[in-house]
Amino acid sequence: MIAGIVGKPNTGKSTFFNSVTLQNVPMANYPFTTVSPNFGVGYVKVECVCKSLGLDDNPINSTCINGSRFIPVKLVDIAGLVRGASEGRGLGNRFLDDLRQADVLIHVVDASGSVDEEGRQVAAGSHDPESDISLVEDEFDKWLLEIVRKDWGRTSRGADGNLARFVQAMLDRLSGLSIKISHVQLALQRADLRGDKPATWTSKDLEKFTRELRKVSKPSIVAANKADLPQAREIIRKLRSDGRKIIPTASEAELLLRRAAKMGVIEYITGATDFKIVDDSVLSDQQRAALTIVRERVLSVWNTTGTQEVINSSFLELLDQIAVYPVEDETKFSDKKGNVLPDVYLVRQGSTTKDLARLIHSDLGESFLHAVDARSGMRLGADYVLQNKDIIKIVAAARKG
Ligand SMILES: Nc1nc2c(ncn2[C@@H]2O[C@H](COP(=O)(O)OP(=O)(O)OP(=O)(O)O)[C@@H](O)[C@H]2O)c(=O)[nH]1
Ligand SMILES: [Mg+2]
Repeated sequence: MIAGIVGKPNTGKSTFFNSVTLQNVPMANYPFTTVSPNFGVGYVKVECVCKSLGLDDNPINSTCINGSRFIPVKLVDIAGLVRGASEGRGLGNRFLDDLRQADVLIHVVDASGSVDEEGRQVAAGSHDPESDISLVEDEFDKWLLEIVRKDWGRTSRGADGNLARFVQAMLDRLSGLSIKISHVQLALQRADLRGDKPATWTSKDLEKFTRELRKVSKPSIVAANKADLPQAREIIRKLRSDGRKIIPTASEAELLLRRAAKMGVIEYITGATDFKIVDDSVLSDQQRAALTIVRERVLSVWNTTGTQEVINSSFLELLDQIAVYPVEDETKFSDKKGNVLPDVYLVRQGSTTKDLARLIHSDLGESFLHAVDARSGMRLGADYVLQNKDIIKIVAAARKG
């Protein structure tokens, strides 16, 4: 699963990306700083099962800090998008192509209202970012519509009277876009359209279908960024009144805290409500002032910098994933070498023990016999539906030869 970071230019997408991946991609106060996509790894933060079990763990595929497990997830930061991008304006459709593989979109909006529609800096509070949200959605929909509509006559004639054929034609057309059968079926249902009669669709129907397809295949969350600026409070209140999922973020503050923590100047765990200065005497006046501003304008107003909440919501809520811990020795909750709770996997809600086996290794899926719930020692079948925080041993047939 991969999250795409989208938005108009200059809203702080790359700052958000750097703050969660600790990379160093260019950030600047003008539009189109980012041209080609930046790929990186961020972390979903969950309460680790080591805590309730009172175990000292030795994580391998993730990290555990004070009982919080950090599970790696993929992110891509792309170029900013302006109105008309789907027809080639700005950096054109290239940026949209960079979003193909995304399963979820993190929509970074400048909630301080200090960037106009084209990404140029204006006085804070002078631009209403409400329209920015629909701008990005509209451009995405237009781009997707072009793909869906291509050879529509042939697609609809070929599928006439046969729903399965229509769904397959759509999957072929949209291959590489991380769109699945269930997405096409759900989009048909939500748009109230018959997939077995595509020849009867009007152009409005086609638009409706594409919009629903985008919503189900690329769910999105709004990161209301630059929340440290005073103008953001009122704007965020207004954005929230629409019932949309909005998370205030202060990416620049998160970046400052993460970098200071890496240097050992402060103790800070991402997502925390405060930080601790390790040794005040090593701080320059400038560093001290910057940290004070973060505390006053971000942590005491919004509680956290919001970036961790955005990553968690994207992967856990929107993508409906849970954390499952596979082990090889269920009596010790460890792998064969004795590493306690070595790995954790994010799996879709509804996944089974056999799905987990396949995810770990295709061979393990093939040779799967049964599984064991490490907590209770109970034997589980291939169809057991995994629950959040399950600790599972997969039992497989010994390899031949
Ligand atoms: N006050 C404030 N400024 C921020 C925040 N995040 C980013 N900025 C500033 O916003 C400007 C744009 O940041 P970028 O991260 O380059 O924005 P972008 O959306 O990646 O821009 P493009 O790549 O050009 O589309 C920079 O001057 C950042 O310092 C924030 O949380 N608060
Ligand atoms: Mg950028």
